[in-house]
Amino acid sequence: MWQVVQEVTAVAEAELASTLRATKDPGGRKRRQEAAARLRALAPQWFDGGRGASRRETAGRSRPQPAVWRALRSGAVATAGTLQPLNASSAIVRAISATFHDAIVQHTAPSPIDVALARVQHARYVQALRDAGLAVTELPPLDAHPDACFVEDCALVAGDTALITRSGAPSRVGEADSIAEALARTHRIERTAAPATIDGGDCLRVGRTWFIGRSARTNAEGAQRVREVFGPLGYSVVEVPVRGFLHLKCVASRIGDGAVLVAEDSVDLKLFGGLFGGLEVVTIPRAEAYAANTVVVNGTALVAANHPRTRAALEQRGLRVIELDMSEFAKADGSLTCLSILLG
Ligand code: CIR
Repeated sequence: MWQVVQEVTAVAEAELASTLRATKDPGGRKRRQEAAARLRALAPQWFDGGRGASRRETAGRSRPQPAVWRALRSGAVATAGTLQPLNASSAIVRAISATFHDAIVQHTAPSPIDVALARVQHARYVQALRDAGLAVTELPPLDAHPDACFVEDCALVAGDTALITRSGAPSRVGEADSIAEALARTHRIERTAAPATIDGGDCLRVGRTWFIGRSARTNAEGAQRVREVFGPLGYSVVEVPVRGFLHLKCVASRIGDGAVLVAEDSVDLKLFGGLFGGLEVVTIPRAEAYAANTVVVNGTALVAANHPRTRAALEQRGLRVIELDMSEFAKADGSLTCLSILLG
């Protein structure tokens, strides 16, 4: 039953958001029938179960297997997904550069970046990491690099290995050395050489898979470098085309060991393992896309403020949510995960 619930959840949330709405609405027989029809097309193996839905519900079509039907009826699909925890013990962050107002921006924001406010927001972010149980190391600012607070872009970490990246943004290439120095105390360091470019914001690790956004910042050689370093350690690499936004993690982040949060209509969800690939894919409305980037660690989710649907989806999965005002980072195309590297 549990396996079925997880599979139904993956399908419903990746492809059948309306299935969820239908199953939560006890009076919604017609909508439930429509959702079941789509589910039947996607997963015929779950049907022809003999018992399950009433004749009126199935209207002459094959019936869902009893366990599938119970999962749909009970609303378990809406509340399943007890997430496998993502634990860490420490984090690296970097103080805001005095030059942060010159950070790279894709689109000019309605108002300039307020560096003082960014510092206040950053301090709250650091405090939230501490509240989540992490020991935080704060590196000194790099004023020659306005974007240097976005430390995530500088390194990919898995186990005791850290791959130091080479940013696809020329002004950011010099940020990585001091991150390498900090990580070298605890990790085996690998490097990235030209022509490869990688931004950590494109690199989403879920379990033993690295999803690598192929964006303007991360090229084919960069993805290949991730394969070279992490392949022998048992990780596979899936490349994800990124169009219309900066990094893959602008629209997707990890919320459990086998679960991702993804903004609707942003990337091809099938790349996250196909319908039954084992990953739970939780979609949030496009209007809340900014909140798809969330830091989940030790049972706590740091979420951009004022995204109620995202907050609810995470709370429903048992996470404690801390909302943070990210206005100044958003102006610089940054969000929650960008500001830290989580370790151990
Ligand atoms: C940049 O364009 O590189 C910065 N302004 C934003 C980087 C955000 N980093 C991230 O999403 N990992």
